[in-house]
Amino acid sequence: MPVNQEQDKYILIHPKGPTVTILLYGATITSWKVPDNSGTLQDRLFVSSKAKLDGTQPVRGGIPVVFPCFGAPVHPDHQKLPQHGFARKETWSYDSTVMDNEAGVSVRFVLNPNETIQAVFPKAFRLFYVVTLAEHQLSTDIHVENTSQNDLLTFQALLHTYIRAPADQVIVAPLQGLKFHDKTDPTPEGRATLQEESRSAVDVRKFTDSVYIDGPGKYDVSWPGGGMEVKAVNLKDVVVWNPQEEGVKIGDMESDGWKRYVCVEPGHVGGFISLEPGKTWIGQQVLTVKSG
Ligand code: TA6
Repeated sequence: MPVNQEQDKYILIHPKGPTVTILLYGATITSWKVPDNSGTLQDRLFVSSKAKLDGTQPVRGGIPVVFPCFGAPVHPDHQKLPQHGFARKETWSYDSTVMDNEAGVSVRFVLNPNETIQAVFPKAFRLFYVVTLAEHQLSTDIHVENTSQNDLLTFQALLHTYIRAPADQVIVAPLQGLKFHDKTDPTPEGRATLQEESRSAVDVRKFTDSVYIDGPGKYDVSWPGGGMEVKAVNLKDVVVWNPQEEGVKIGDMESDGWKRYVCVEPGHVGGFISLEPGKTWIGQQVLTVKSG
């Protein structure tokens, strides 16, 4: 069966060999394996060997789901929330198998508000997360439903993708000309300032934490011998992050782990979405292996 359930995770298997593993904890994708040019299955995502996979803390790697706030909460509705919100820290449920054929496998997960969530985010909502595995592609769609009769639902959303890549050789484009916040700036004023990206090819050879606003929605992440396309639908912004040596301060980061990934994170994080009662918002990421 191309959809295998183990206790706390689902493993999707494509008829041509690729696989994807999704933990019910956080609906976190912890592995996406695609054959390389020699036909050997290679994991295209980075997960730190020190990552907790037992639900005790968000996974350091893979594709964490960030909702309803990105970074430290700033909106009044989010004041009781942890960094990056609760979606990546809650246990989701399997909802349904959406597709299961030669073209690929697609499974939907659901997160309904529980008491823990309601205590910090007393809002009426439901989240669905659809993971679709094709031969060379992995797509992840987050659906946010405002199930309230009267209240707006205000949120941010982002897919915090850790792409396995040689950090000292990878480049991300096209970002030139975009406005961005540099979160490595030591001052709040500096971090709040919108700068303009002057580079045609962005590297992460130094500590990088850039929040680009209103991106083109398609990003080429490339390195010698490899590459990945990141496509974003209805996720207008994109974050590029690599801590470099700052990574030594991250408790669940494997030794030198920062050398082995770049985070390219499509999201809606510049400002907030205010969803009308009864409406649904969908944001999608599509990852395509380009080579290697
Ligand atoms: O997306 C980049 C970022 O916001 C960085 O500032 C860094 O904090 C990273 O997320 C990881 O955050 P985490 O809460 O998973 O340690």
